Amino acid sequence: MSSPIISLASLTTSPAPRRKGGCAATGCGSSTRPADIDPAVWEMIKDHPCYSEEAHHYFARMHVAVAPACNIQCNYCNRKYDCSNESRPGVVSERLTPEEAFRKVVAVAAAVPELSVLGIAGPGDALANWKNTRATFEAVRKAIPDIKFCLSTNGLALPDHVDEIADMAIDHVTITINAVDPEVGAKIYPWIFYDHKRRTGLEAATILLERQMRGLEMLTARGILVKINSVMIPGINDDHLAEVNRAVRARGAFLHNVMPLISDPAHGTHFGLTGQRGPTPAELTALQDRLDGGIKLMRHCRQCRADAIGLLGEDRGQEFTMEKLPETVTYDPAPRQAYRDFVAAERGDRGAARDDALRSVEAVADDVRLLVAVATKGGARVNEHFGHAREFQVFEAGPKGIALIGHRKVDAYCMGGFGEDATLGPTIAALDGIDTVLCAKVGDCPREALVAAGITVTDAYAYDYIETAVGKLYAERFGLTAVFA
Ligand code: CLF
Ligand code: SF4
Repeated sequence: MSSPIISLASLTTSPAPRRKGGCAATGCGSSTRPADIDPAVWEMIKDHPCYSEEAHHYFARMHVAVAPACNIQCNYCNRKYDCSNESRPGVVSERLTPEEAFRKVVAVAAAVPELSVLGIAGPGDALANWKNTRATFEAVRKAIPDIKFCLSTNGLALPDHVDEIADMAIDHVTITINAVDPEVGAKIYPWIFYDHKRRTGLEAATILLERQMRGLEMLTARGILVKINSVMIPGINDDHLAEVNRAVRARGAFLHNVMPLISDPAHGTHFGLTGQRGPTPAELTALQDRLDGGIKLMRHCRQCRADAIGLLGEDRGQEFTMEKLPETVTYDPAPRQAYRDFVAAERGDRGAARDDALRSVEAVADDVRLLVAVATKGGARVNEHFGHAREFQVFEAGPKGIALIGHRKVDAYCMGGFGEDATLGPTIAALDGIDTVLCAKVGDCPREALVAAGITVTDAYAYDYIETAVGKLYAERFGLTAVFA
């Protein structure tokens, strides 16, 4: 398998201009470190696509499905499907042995220079399959020492493994915590298997929640960054998640990711079969807005599969099935290092451009906000054709700044070179509430359909940085002079 270095040309049409002077000109990328994040923490998250929204424009994760078993039952899970902790329901293509997983990781690292993180996130629980999880990480560490390790767990077995997790330099752990009150937890977890016994009801929830909190405290005491995932279940824990947010913040969690319940009856889960609904996008956003101001929120999660590969908005898993892997792969670290160097320079340049964009929107005196959907294939640029987009990243611009607040998934309009009109209706519905769509190119037919639905679409900012494009659009819309060098 070849090892292509991703080129700037794949993200832009022309080389990005380099700014002169200051840190940005050195390409160290430190200008992109948020002021409220400690430099040591920034070093841990700056290449992690889940722990840093900024990094998700550049870096990829891969999951290996070496953890099939689980030690609890969640009412939103059917064992035939991926773990809902970290994946949307859908069968994992292949369950892997640690040896197979190792082969796959080396092959992906050789072919995808954006790869920075190896995660184990199901399809069951990473710690309920500790032997597999450990063997996989140990093998990969020897071959690719710079890759970050990440695991996801329901937390039941966590206190038993924290020392080994720390010894193995696994410095990113996700715990799914849906409740801190056992009365609420008992409505989500019908049973756990603990200390050689199946336990149910309040007893099960009490043990699980206590072990989740203890595991969280033990991890943060060792300097491991912990992300909390919570599944928002309307009528069961939606009003309770503010309390969860406070409890995990008090114990040193780094990030809180509130994800919507997925409860399709076709998945055969308890919630799916009993008619428990998931939240609407508006309900999820409203809850996230209410939680803002507590622990930092993750708003760019894609609820990816337990065998996902690629940038968060894409899944290249089917390119790397076991049957497609070569028997032997020679791993060369140079392309990944070259890509990181490229990103460091690009980030410095983008940081300066973003400062200009923020000055533009902050110049608006009134609290006028604009929701903008962006077609991007990475690199934090407007660089995807409307017809190729399978998702749009949603940015909110207002006097307080420009922020990514979510994404909208769609079916690609352009299939094999032709527009598929049947996708336009659902795409327009998915873009509900959006003022303007930014993309690299758009045809007359979708443009007219969007305009008829009250949505502007433009390719006038093609290949700009996203914040630059959104800042210009905002300034122009409200009759201001953009502050762009
Ligand atoms: Fe994987 Fe999870 Fe690590 Fe990321 S995913 S184990 S922290 S490397 Fe990321 Fe996927 Fe959301 Fe998870 S987008 S589901 S938060
Ligand atoms: Fe399913 Fe994950 Fe819950 Fe286990 S922890 S029951 S695999 S969602």
